[in-house]
Amino acid sequence: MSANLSTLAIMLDDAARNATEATQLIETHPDLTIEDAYAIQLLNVQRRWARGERRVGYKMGLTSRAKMQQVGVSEVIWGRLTDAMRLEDGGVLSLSRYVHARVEPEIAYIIGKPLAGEVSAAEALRAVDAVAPALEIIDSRYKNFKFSLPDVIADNSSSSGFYVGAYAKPDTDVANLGIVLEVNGRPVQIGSTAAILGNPIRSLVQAARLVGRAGESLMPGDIVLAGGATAAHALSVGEHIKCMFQKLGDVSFTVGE
Ligand code: OOG
Ligand code: MG
Repeated sequence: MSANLSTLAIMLDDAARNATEATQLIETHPDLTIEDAYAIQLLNVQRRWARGERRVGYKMGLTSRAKMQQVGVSEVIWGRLTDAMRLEDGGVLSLSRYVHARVEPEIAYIIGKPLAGEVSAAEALRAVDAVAPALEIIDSRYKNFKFSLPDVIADNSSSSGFYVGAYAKPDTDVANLGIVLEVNGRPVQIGSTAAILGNPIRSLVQAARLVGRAGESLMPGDIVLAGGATAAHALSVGEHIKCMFQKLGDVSFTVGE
């Protein structure tokens, strides 16, 4: 199976690099386990590191009911972020670099002290240097954005890009902040950070646990995306996306060719 895992990782990495659709792994590998899927994810991301991309943190996924319902998978998942995925707040997103990109509002934690394993919310908070409003660009490489749990994990949990807005102090209360996601000035998603596991800090607790289980740690300087607070919006060329976060400010970008 291990030779096979790297074949699958190469296939997914190529799909991401070339912005081409992939077939769901479970169609040909119905017995693929969650463990296999995380092994494929690591092999997949190792190919990015080999090309010179640097690790910059982690993303949590499916931490809100809105997200679970939208994709029909209801387990918390995680993926790895690299510097090449970071996008500039206020800039132009090149849509042709993606298969079928979507955007979703998130909260980002910037880590100040190493954190891994079983930790309380208070311990997790003590490891935080700053919090920030964020937008994630997700781009499942699978046809029609359809996947099973092992499929999405192997595909680095749909990671493809992220924007981080202005940093706020680590003790800023982000438990229940209003969010409005606007497209060309019209609200398309309205929600609250409380949709993220009741309080986004719980997502950081889960990140420490799950990343720790994989033998890794959240490290100083890492960015951790807590997961989408609302359903994601499918992007089209010409859209101006602006997301307003109560207390934290706005994050925006324009969708180009
Ligand atoms: C899976 C990734 C989920 C989130 O924030 O919930 C995710 C997907 O929806 O493609 O990033
Ligand atoms: Mg997300």
